[in-house]
Amino acid sequence: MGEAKLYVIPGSHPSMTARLMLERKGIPYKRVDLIPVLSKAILRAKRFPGGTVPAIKLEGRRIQGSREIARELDRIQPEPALFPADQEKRAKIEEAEAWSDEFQQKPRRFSWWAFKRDRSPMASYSEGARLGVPVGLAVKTGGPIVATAARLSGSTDANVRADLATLRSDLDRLDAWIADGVIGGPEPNAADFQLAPSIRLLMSFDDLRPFIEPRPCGELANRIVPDFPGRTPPVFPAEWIAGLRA
Ligand SMILES: N[C@@H](CCC(=O)N[C@@H](CS)C(=O)NCC(=O)O)C(=O)O
Repeated sequence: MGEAKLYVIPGSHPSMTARLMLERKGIPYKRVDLIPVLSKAILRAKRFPGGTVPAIKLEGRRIQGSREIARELDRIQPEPALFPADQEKRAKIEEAEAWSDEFQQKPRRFSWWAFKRDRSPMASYSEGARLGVPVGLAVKTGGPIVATAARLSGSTDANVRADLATLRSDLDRLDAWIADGVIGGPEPNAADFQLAPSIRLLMSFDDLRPFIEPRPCGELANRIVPDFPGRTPPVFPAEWIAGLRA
């Protein structure tokens, strides 16, 4: 069948979800780093049905999407399980996982919004990546890619401002799931792996880290994802993050 091949974008949080789940299962894989936006054409050429990462070729099958990959990994190798056998517990984890898949869009929008203003922090998110071109060059010539990605992800001022305004209640929800034992248990589940990289990407913003890191969800993210690349210096207008401070 050959080794599994995982297609990712450097700094992509759902790509990190897939990497962590493969590592948890102990399934060896080869990682292929793609440049955002250009990734769509590469994935098409590799005969994947959609245009997003993570995408994996596993035992001759092509699977795309971090949630689909979680289920396929449990199917081909049940232990250690990403979902519990108990149906009631599983339903709660699936609910948290589905919510987190939507929540992914916030850090994605924040990143492209920030890179639209200043591309220089982008290089830090590509630490350790093999893009086929020097990272510095990719960033220098990356204006059109950033513009397209920002448009595709809806990184408008209005959206980013609204996303920031509700971030505090999102974090409260995550901490409540931890208190209820849905996530943050001794054996990480699919929702832990779905959520933690999004929290780490949020924490890569100097503006946001102080409001997240001391919380239970910040602790969980650092534990599940000890290494997540990238750092974005202060970028949001003070009034947009006033709700986090309150
Ligand atoms: N919710 C999906 C979405 C994945 C997604 O949107 N990935 C982004 C990177 S974080 C992507 O591939 N974007 C396409 C692009 O940048 O061209 C998942 O978890 O797999």
